[in-house]
Amino acid sequence: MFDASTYRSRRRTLIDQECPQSGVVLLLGNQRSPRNYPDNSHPFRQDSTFLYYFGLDRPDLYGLIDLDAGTSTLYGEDGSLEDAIWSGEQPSLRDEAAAAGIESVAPVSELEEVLTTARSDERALHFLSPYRAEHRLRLESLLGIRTEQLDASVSEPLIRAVVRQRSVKTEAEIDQIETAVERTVRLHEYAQRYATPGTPEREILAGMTRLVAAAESAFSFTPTCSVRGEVLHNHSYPNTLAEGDLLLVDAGATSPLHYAGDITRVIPVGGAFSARQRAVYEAVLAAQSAAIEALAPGVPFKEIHLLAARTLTEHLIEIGLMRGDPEAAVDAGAHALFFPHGLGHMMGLDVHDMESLGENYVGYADDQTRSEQFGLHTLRLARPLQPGFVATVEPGCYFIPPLVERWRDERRHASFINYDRVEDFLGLGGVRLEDDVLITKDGARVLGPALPKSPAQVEARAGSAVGA
Ligand SMILES: [Mn+2]
Repeated sequence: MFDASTYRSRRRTLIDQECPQSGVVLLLGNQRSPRNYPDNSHPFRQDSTFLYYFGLDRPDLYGLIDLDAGTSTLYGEDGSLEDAIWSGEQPSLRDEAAAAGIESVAPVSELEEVLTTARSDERALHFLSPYRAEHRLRLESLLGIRTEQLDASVSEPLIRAVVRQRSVKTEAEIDQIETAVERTVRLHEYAQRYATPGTPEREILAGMTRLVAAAESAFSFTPTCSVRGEVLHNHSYPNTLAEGDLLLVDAGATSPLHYAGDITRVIPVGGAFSARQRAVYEAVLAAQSAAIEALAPGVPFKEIHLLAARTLTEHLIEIGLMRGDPEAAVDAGAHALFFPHGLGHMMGLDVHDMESLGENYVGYADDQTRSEQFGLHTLRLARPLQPGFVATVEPGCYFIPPLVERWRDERRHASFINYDRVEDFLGLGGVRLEDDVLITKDGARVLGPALPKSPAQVEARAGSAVGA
């Protein structure tokens, strides 16, 4: 945990500056989530907003912040003797609460009474979007709001307040994120060094899993580790690496306090890019470099996304995959055949930070509307950047057979796309390069230790632990 004053001041800021409303804020901690029966649960992950304000990393807790009285109360139960026998002794809730600077602790039955009174006094009840079914049921019973009405009853002022506060990372949070990114770099170094012809994808995944477990860390999301890198969220690992494949690894580890890292690298299996692979790789690298170079406070991330798209397009024109004016091609959305996703997202306690609160609240300013154009519609972060934001920068270039087939049949953007040449590249898979950046007062800083990225560096590193 951070020290008690951190959590106290976060709650104080919410009360005094960020949420100038009246009423009560109810934050739900997570429960254990069963896999196949109640005693066999998924590894516990606390709710990120609960962690942010209340710090306690155990199940079945509720935090209540009274915006008028300025007080915070933690609701939960001490472990029973039975719990101590099966799961070991736990510190008392009161001691844990003190470590998070929480002045009062009470059993959950009292929360029900407090909320009943608040409702009969017609006080405003602020809660966030529930993303687990258990939360919907708890909110229904605690607040008397039917589950189907919950989404319409979430507190927009609270969402906006939490987003404002969590978006700007403090020094201590940046330290955590640096640790997460450093652990993430170790995973990628492993993959780079052990990716050799004949190695199953699962063996690379297993090596990364060992590193995560040994560091008492966790993956911040389900890793992609695949020679089918054109499948954007590929969560299967059935293939064996072969000479000439491109292995795409998108993986991240968490810090001790659950902050995320998220990096993507591509490895030429066998240690040498083909001419086509190298050309595509260099196109993505150029797009990422241009994007990172342009990051600065006040610049809308949407502009950075479009800059990356134009840079990629210029290279794809050189390769012969596209033609015409790069700017016009990007305006029309033609590049999205190759780059159908957004350039990046905020990162913090969640790898897609605060996404459960609503992507547009997190990533878009009030005067920005989300584009409906294919590709641009998935841009999660568009708003002007501020010092203290942490985000990913992850352009990619993919050859996705069903997408190519559909567009070619429709002759979509045929003036910008050379479909005959695209045919030659089908089977190449996908290239994405992703790093995590902190926006500073005058620019941006890539977080974590250096990780091979230039074509020469990744060729030299590929399979180097095993030898030629
Ligand atoms: Mn990412």
